[in-house]
Amino acid sequence: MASEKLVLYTDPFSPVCRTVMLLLEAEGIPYEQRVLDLQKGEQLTDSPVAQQLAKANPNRLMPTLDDGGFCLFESAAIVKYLCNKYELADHWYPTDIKKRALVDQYLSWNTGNIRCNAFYLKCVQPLRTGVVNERRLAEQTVVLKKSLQMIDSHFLKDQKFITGEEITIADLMCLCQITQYWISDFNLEDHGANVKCWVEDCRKVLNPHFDKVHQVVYDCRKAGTFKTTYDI
Ligand SMILES: N[C@@H](CCC(=O)N[C@@H](CS)C(=O)NCC(=O)O)C(=O)O
Repeated sequence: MASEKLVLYTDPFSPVCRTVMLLLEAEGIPYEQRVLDLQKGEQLTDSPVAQQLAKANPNRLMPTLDDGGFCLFESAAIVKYLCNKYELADHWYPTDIKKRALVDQYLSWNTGNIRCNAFYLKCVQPLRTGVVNERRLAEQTVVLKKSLQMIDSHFLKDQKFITGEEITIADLMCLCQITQYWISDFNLEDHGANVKCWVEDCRKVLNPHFDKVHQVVYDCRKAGTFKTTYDI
């Protein structure tokens, strides 16, 4: 039977999962977390939760939301749905069409730019396969560097947040991509002065929820599993 409480299939190890979790936590929206450990590949198993995820999202990717039987995947679609469903404060996803278009612009730009494969190729794939694809890693490191410059010198030029003076879902999305590198003991934000200030501003606005959602990141960093650096 469909559950009435929101269910989120998630692993806070994932930046796109953290994006959704940050909005839910910041807004105090009750939800049940069904965690599948990405590092152990639990999403691909036959466990009951993995089977539920597969039913809700045949791609078996997280985050995936189940709202009383209405299933939704893709983090950007999920955060927009939450803003609309709960009529969240306008700053998250403004109703003004130009402000909203700038948020949408960022969300489209995010994937394939700052959300590139550098972290995956440097940290996750070698753990799974024992091999580093140096050619692809070099390519993706260039994408990472260019994307960081774009955030620093365009999105955050002359304004406090990614699309203006107030925090939006675009900031949540971008922030969680930057903090992904903390897992590998690398502070990406140290390579862009505006990005560094903005990370601190976001952290202040979002705490205590920021730290709660990032506990897995802090734990991974402390464990030193992915200790590495990036040539940017
Ligand atoms: N575009 C999707 C990406 C979802 C995605 O790739 N999630 C990853 C974690 S970051 C995942 O679930 N991977 C599982 C796997 O590769 O088996 C979104 O923004 O939600």
